[in-house]
Amino acid sequence: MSRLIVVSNRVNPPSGRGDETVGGLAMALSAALREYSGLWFGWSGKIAPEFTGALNTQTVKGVTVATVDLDEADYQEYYNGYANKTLWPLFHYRVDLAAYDRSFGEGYDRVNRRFAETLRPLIQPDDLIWVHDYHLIPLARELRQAGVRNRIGFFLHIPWPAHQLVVTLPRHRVLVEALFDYDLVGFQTAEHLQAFEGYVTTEAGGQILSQGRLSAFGKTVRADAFPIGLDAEQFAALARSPRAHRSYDVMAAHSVFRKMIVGVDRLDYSKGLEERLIGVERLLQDHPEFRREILMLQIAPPSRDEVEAYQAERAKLDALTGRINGEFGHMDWTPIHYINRNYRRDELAGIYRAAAVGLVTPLRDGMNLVAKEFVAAQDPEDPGVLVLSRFAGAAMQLKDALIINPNSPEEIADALRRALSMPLAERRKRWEALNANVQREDVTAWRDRFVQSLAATGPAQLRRVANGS
Ligand code: ADQ
Repeated sequence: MSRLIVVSNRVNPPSGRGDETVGGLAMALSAALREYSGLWFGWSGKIAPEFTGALNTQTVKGVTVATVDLDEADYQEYYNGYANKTLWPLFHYRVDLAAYDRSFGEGYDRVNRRFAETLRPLIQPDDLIWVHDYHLIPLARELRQAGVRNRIGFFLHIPWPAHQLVVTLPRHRVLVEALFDYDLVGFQTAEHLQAFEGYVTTEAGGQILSQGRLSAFGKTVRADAFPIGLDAEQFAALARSPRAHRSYDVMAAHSVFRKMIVGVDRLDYSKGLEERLIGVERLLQDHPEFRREILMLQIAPPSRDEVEAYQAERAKLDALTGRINGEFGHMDWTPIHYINRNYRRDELAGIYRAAAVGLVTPLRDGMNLVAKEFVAAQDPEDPGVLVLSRFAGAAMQLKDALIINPNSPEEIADALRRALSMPLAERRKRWEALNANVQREDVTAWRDRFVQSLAATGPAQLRRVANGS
């Protein structure tokens, strides 16, 4: 009987019912782990004086979680270094911010080797192994070298960039070759898949075979697009919960006689926050009739604040909100309400529901779940309008949003004007189409399709514990 092993950099299963701090992805993976048995392996988030490989194992609500501590050099070189200063900016088309330091690459390989060595004894012959995200691209290679023959799948949560960008990475071939040690590689969108195929055919001299298989480096791998979804039904239910009602009421009272525009993002340069605020400024400049009529609520909790580029981004946003509020504000109105804190998911759901417009303008984004959360949280009788960047993976599915180029303040301002004036009938029609997609292509559908595709790459069939077959 096959079990499922999930490996990700951080491991965060829900602590129990009513845990509103954990996102839909963690919920869906935990549900899969309960259903298929197995375990979730990754970094504990702790730093030890030296790496020992000692496993901390516990069972949280039926999910076995096994974590290891890393040492300070691992943290600096692998996590802050190669993952967050090299791969993240490069894969989000920010070559200007990508740092190439030899120690980062060494730390990255070392931590992947350490993960493989620690995980190896826990693996049983039939287990399916599902590895998540850019932190762990070489993990299958390290597991293969340690003799693991199980089916191993990889899912990339962030974009795969055009091959002209990939080649700016020193030792890019080694990184791409490592993906060929998986049985299945999943991307968020067909566009990311095509970019990967572009690298394989033009740089690696590989070939596209039938049934989604690619060959290069003397190996073959199956690659496909698996757009991630939301725990959509639960999220819609959260939007009707007492806490959501409370945050809805607070926001409605705060924006009385005004329309609220909402943005919710980790504070990250890929999310297009500056460009978004400049778009709002353009609306206020060019369309004075909207002054005092709108309120932009931007929620942006800081992340990765040890990395200089994130500190610089935060400083720019502080200055920009100050400038716009200073220029357009009145004693009883400030156009931009800018907050650096986290909210519970039910509170967020209420905030989305209170907004007339969801403004989601990343410059690059693998998917962007905020766009889907905004849709799921709306009141079907009086839904808000989603304005969405064409560079978010979500734009491939959410075609009934107002799709914009986030680099253009004019396009943002025009879309806001259109959204704020949109008649109810059009809002409902667009929302119904968006919501049908968000509900249908949810996180469970995504997870099951990936796990089944991975199981289908080999002979053994994954059998569910739940139905005892
Ligand atoms: P992220 O870049 O983190 O994820 P996103 O998909 O938007 O981006 O998810 C962010 C999550 O954090 C959402 O669930 C959102 O509600 C939550 N969040 C943001 N601000 C919050 C706040 N102030 N309080 C509470 N919660 C907050 C990466 C990729 C994405 C991809 C996901 C999943 O970069 O492109 O969609 O993984 O694959």
